[in-house]
Amino acid sequence: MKQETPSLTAGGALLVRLKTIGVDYIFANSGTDFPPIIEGLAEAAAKSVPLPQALVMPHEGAAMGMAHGYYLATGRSQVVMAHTNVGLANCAIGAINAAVENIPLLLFSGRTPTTEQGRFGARTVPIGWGQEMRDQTALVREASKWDYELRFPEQVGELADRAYAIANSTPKGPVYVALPREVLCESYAGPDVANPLRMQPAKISADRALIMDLAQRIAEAKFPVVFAQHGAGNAEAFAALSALVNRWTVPVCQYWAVQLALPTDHDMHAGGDPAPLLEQADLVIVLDSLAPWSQQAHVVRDDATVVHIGPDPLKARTPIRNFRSDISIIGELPDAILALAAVLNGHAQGDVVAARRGEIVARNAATRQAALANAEAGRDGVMSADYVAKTVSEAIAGRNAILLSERGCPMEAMTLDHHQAWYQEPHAGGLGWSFPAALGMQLADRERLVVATMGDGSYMFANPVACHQIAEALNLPLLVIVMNNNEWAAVRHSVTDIYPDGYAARANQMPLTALNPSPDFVQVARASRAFAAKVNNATELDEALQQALAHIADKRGLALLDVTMRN
Ligand SMILES: Cc1ncc(C[n+]2csc(CCOP(=O)(O)OP(=O)(O)O)c2C)c(N)n1
Ligand SMILES: [Mg+2]
Repeated sequence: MKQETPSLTAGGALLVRLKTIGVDYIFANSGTDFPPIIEGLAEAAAKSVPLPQALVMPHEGAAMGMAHGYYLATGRSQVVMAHTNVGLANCAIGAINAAVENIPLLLFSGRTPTTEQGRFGARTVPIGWGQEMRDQTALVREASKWDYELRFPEQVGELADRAYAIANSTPKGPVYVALPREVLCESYAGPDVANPLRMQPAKISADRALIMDLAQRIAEAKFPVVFAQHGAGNAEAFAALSALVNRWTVPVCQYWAVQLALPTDHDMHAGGDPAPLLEQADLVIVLDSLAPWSQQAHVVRDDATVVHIGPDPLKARTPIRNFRSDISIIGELPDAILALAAVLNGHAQGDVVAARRGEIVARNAATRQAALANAEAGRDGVMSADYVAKTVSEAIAGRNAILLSERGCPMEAMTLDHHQAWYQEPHAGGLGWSFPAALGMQLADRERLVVATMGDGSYMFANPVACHQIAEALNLPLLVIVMNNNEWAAVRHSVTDIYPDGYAARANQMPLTALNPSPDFVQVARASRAFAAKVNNATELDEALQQALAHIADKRGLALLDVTMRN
């Protein structure tokens, strides 16, 4: 039955259009710029017009993190709507994180009314003046792939299409649109908002000749290696990469990975240290990696060929980034991996491949064993991150879980085997990411086990009271593990790295790194009626994990463990 398009305000029409283009959720933090949006929601509900579900987000950081996590879980772009400049300012870290990770989310915020009187929607309260800016978009422009400020009501439908198509084009990224209140209040008289999408995203696939050249080089290389920081892109490409590197004996280094590219117990999983691989490699294949190794610490052989593959292989939005790239292949990563695998299947193998296998498999196995042995070290005493990681990994084995780590559980001590098994915070490092991202992933599938592991600092950056409110309101049964060392250890380590024998390293208490006294995070979680427990000793961790998992299974509510860690 053809849906009759009701007469709507521009605000209402925008919401209908977002549903038409496939947006499931609007993560919204509203304000005085929102009357036309809220009126549009109520009007659509009264007229039974389908809209995306609008969710109340008590903090904009949570809204951005949830849209980010939902995209990682589903591959579907979502919308964040914030209040004018102030709400947008709270979105800025999320936009920076999304931009660096090529997450195509649609960010909207209201614009304080331009007019002071005489027009419907004009300023009514002092903040109408207080929130006026010369360039509101400047707050997120550098993180936005494209931006625009709505001028006329009839634009909203086409504008939504364009925002979506640009965000989802190669290389993907967040876009921003400012929405002035008066314009949203006017009636909509543009193209039918039920029409199909009028602008499709432009996708770039890897150049065939370059892929064939690369396949030839892999077949002939003495010691090819892969560096991967953003996984393989999807389940099919993950499986294809596993098979490809196994067949061709290509070790994979996941230095500073943000996503798993290869199972941790795969014969070609080489751990996170680039040094021994770069010493030998004559062919270095970099899969979508911003900084695949450290320019300061690691050296690529002069006679090696370096190939970068990804949606933005030269990382054009990064002003300085001088990793060598002898061959640059632009394209969506999963397509490139699948194309490469298909071409390589037609190549015969020389003796060189079999000849290097024994040494590589043995070295990888030793690296893996060392990581697991290291994780055992905490068993009797105060817990290390590796110990917690290994214990969590055992507790969730076989559950097809998603685990996030933000100064949380490192990959190496875990057994991870699917493309969504493990995520780390974005390379932009805007902390407070993992709790809301995990909420977004859980929203995508409430039956899936989602585990958010994070440092005590990261937990506080996430606005935990807001995140717990969301978890309770939306019935999102996450497992949250706070790895609590009462400090910002990363900051302390950055000091001792640069000044190993300095005053700060020798001080009893290093300045600007302690988080003492530590809040009782159990009480924070319980404020939203979650299951919460403190774990002080290594011997208690497994039992606590079982209780938390049982709570999630039985009560379908959030469980939090506040785990006391070694500094
Ligand atoms: C929004 C933001 N502010 C500050 C920082 C700088 N920073 C990087 S790591 C870190 C400490 C993180 O603390 P925690 O989560 O407790 O992990 P730990 O370092 O203790 O393992 C800080 C403050 C950041 N990355 N992001
Ligand atoms: Mg800490």
